[in-house]
Amino acid sequence: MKGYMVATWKMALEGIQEGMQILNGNGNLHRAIVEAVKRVEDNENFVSVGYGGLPNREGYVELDAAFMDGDTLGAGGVMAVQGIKNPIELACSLSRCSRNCFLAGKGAEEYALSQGVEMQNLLTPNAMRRYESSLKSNLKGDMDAYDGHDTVCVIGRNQSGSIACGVSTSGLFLKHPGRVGDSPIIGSGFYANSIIGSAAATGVGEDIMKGCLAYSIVASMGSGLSVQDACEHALNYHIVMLGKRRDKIGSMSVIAMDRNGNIGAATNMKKFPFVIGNEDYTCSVMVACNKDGKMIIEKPDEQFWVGYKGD
Ligand code: SD4
Repeated sequence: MKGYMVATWKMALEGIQEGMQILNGNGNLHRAIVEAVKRVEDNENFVSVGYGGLPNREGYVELDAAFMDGDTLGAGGVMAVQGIKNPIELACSLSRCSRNCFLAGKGAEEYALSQGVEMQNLLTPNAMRRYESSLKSNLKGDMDAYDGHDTVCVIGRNQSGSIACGVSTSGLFLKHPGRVGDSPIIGSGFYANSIIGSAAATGVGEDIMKGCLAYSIVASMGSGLSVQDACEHALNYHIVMLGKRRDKIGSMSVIAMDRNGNIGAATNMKKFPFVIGNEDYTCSVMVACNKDGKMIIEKPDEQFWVGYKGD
């Protein structure tokens, strides 16, 4: 598999189509990634990112986002922020700063206001309903994937070989206010180095963070593994390492791209859909299937989507 963009989950399809149009017109790589992520942030039907995202335990939508430029290694992000319409835009602009690149909570929100960033009430009626019914059913905050969380991660590469990535999420449903997942943590949820490649992760942040998963995939590519082998090696090593120390490991899925545009993916879930912006500028949804520890990447048929509940 080879292409110019790769992204987590089927929800990224329209965004990747838009990003690929930008790249096809020789547009800016960062803009292509930011616009792709914004498509997901702005769509209230995608319940785990941006507008309409999953509320925390006090009923507020609190977001994490980050961006990394693989040419400069500039990275930036915002954590546990409320009311920012497109946190990915702010993360991308922070990645160009040399200090104060990662901002959290109130400080990040004040910075956003000072930069004239668009603010919005992100709690939609549907998100509110979801929150209220969780109170009735007494749900706890330690649920698994599809119980309520997903991150949109987008990796892109232009024709000159520059690579960058962006991620955005509302994190775990009913998380503690101020909780930060892996997504805006450099090396855990995302990493990009144009000389080697880029990787990003989605799943239970507390478990992903225990091994700096994204960095370890890029480091494995750097030491000579193919992008697919690097994804599988890093994820399997991480799972074995965690498995020795705890009974339950949360869901974890990764995507990656090497410097030549080859794409890899791996998961500890049964099925993990992801989107590719192909070499011919078409876009396809693919699925990584974990069959007893063996990774199979295939194109899903119609039947696959019957009963599929995730974004
Ligand atoms: C987090 N990793 O906040 C994110 C959520 C996610 O699939 O990606 N879920 O922990």
